[in-house]
Amino acid sequence: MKLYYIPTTRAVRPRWLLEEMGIPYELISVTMAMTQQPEYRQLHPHGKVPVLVDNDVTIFESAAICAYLADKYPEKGLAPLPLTPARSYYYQWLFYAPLTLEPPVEQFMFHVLPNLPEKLLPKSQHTQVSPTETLQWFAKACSPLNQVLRDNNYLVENRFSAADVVTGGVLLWALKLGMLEEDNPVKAYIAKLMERPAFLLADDDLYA
Ligand SMILES: N[C@@H](CCC(=O)N[C@@H](CS)C(=O)NCC(=O)O)C(=O)O
Repeated sequence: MKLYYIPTTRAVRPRWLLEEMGIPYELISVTMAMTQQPEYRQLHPHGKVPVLVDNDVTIFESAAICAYLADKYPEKGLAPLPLTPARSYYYQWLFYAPLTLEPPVEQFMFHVLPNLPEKLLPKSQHTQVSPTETLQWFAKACSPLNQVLRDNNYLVENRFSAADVVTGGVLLWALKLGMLEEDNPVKAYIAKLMERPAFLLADDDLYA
């Protein structure tokens, strides 16, 4: 199994899950320049990471890769059984993270923070966005998570699952960008997730 990877990106999410499961995998470290090459476009149409190649399966999108891996190894217990109520909530959070929680984080990174390298976002595509409004949007997206995490350590039935990896991956990014200043259950949750041995193995701490 091969995982195409750039440190500090969304590729940390499937790497973290692989480490949680203790599954052997080959980490293929690529650079942004390499992902723009035609050969890499055969793997990912937009030249992004992560990509997972597992025999005849070549799959992109970090949350989808995590869902695929959790289902492939049911004995690892990182996805609730299909057609159970827990599975419904698992889907809910697995989709909530990239679709609802991540957009304000992405906006903060690309349109609030100044001086992004030209290769990440050309100046012509930079729009001026209010930091306060973006943080309010993020706080709103965090509010259902705070509600669940006030009484639970994990999102689904209080058991660690791939939904925590994907959500944790988004929150990690928010934390590194300085978006999680207020003490609340979400902040405590990401701090706890970051203590997990598998997370520490997966996350090359190049943010500082
Ligand atoms: N929704 C996709 C986003 C993938 C994505 O944008 N990856 C970024 C890193 S976080 C990337 O590869 N950027 C390189 C580039 O745009 O050239 C996912 O979750 O996998």
